Amino acid sequence: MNPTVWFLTSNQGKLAEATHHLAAAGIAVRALEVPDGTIVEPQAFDLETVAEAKIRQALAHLPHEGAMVMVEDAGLFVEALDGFPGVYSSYVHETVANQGMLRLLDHLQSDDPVMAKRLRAASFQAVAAMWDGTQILMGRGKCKGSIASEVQGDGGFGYDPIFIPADLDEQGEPLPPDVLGVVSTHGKTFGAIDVALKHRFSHRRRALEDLMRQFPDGGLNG
Ligand code: ITT
Repeated sequence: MNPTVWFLTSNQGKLAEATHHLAAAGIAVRALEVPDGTIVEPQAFDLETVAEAKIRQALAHLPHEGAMVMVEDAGLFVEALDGFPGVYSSYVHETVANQGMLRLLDHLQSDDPVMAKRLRAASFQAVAAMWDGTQILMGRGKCKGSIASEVQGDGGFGYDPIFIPADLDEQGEPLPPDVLGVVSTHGKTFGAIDVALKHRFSHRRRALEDLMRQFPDGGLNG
């Protein structure tokens, strides 16, 4: 039987993506349901601290003894804003949303598309934390890119419609804005491409792959 990981998240988009990524490793993902207001997200300066605090709280809600539980915390980090909204990404999205983020960056425009991408450089970052039955393991992932000048596409979730990922080289590494890579959205945002293409770039996929590498045999035993 495939191993099951219980994922604590209120975000259906994250759940769908994690289910897709871990299926490739033969791992089933199920949503860990807890009563509203049970998990308190701490005010912290980094994603690791938030993820660890959430997983420690999740341990009180294990569906059965020995269950593996995962949380994953992500954020959008804009270079010109010294990494803001970062750990405050949820709050900023709930309050000013994508249009508000674009307004914050209004002054960073250029007619030259390469310069525009440089000025509006940003990254998605994710930390996936898993309780494997005895300890907490952590994986990290990053996706470099830039903030679009307008909302583009209505797919994905969260900041997807304003984030353009950097092209990737043959090794899957991000390239500078003026270099065309073998994997490219050709200037489209995550909100304007299909989810299979997003996965090629995804901070979430990278964090989950990094997490899987933390297991001594490179995967989970059933
Ligand atoms: P949980 O904490 O319940 O898992 P959340 O939506 O609060 O769900 P995060 O704290 O990880 O998730 O995400 C912070 C914000 O960043 C939130 O507004 C997300 O929608 C957004 N976000 C995270 N990953 C994203 C992605 O891959 N694409 C677009 N936006 C993303």
